[in-house]
Amino acid sequence: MDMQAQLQALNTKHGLAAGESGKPERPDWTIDQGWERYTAQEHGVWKTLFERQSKLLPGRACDEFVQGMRELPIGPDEIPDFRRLSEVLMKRTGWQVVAVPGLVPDDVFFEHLAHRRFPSGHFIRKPHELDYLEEPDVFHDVFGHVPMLMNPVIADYIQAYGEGGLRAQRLGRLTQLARVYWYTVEFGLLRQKEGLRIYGAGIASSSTESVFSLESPSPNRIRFDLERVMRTHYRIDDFQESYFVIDDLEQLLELSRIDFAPLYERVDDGGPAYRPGEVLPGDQVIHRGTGAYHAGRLKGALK
Ligand code: HBI
Ligand code: FE
Repeated sequence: MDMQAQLQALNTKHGLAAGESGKPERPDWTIDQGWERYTAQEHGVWKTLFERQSKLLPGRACDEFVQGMRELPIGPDEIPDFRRLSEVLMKRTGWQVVAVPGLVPDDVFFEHLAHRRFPSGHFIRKPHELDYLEEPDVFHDVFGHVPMLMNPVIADYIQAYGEGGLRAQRLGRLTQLARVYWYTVEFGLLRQKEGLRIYGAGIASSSTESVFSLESPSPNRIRFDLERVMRTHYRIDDFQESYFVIDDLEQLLELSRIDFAPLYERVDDGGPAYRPGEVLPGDQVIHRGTGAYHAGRLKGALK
């Protein structure tokens, strides 16, 4: 879905008529989290998801994720209160968590990140759709993203992405930059001494993908290369066909210092673009995927 279609779906879901979409209550799209209004059932969904992921992540999530989680007021019993998360985050890395109704327009999203505010969906998925997400909810955003925001390197990197996003929009190069975000912040793997570990929020918040990304023989695992990633389409509706692996988080900090403008010129929309499952001669392949998982499925949407 493109952003317009996603916003449309969002409005339908929240019972707004088409056309009201451009009228958020506040111009920055933030809302009150309304923590007091969560029902016992909603806290229960959080608990189910939290306990499932807490069993899976030891030995799979990277040390920084585990460390961040440990120091945050996040536990199984209730959906976290953004005010309390922000207090702890603010002291550590200067970030805050702000509530939004779901997906927000790109420029609004980047503006928040550039100011070290992480927009988090305030709602939680329904008990019958635990593994299905049309747009980011509080479990994906808080459980998946916030622990990494306790890390100073990731904190700076995501702010730089916000600033870079605003510039990329002006240059009309958002597609390439969004791929970098996707294959790092959302679906990134990190090489640790003990082996590959998860740092991407899209993986860390998904029970099936946290196993698939590391243990399935199907996907490729390839060392991260910036230009290569900028040319690589991604799947938005299924597991990734390729994961890109960084050696340490410092590698991301280097990325945030790069001036992307000349890169956009080289990697422009006329240059080669790669299918998500493609392996290239220049790739440093850590694991060559069998492709078995996706071979058995209909090809869905690519970005
Ligand atoms: N809005 N709430 C929210 N969360 C996101 O991750 C998000 C968004 N709007 C736009 C967006 N992501 C992406 O399309 C950009 O990163 C390109
Ligand atoms: Fe996300």
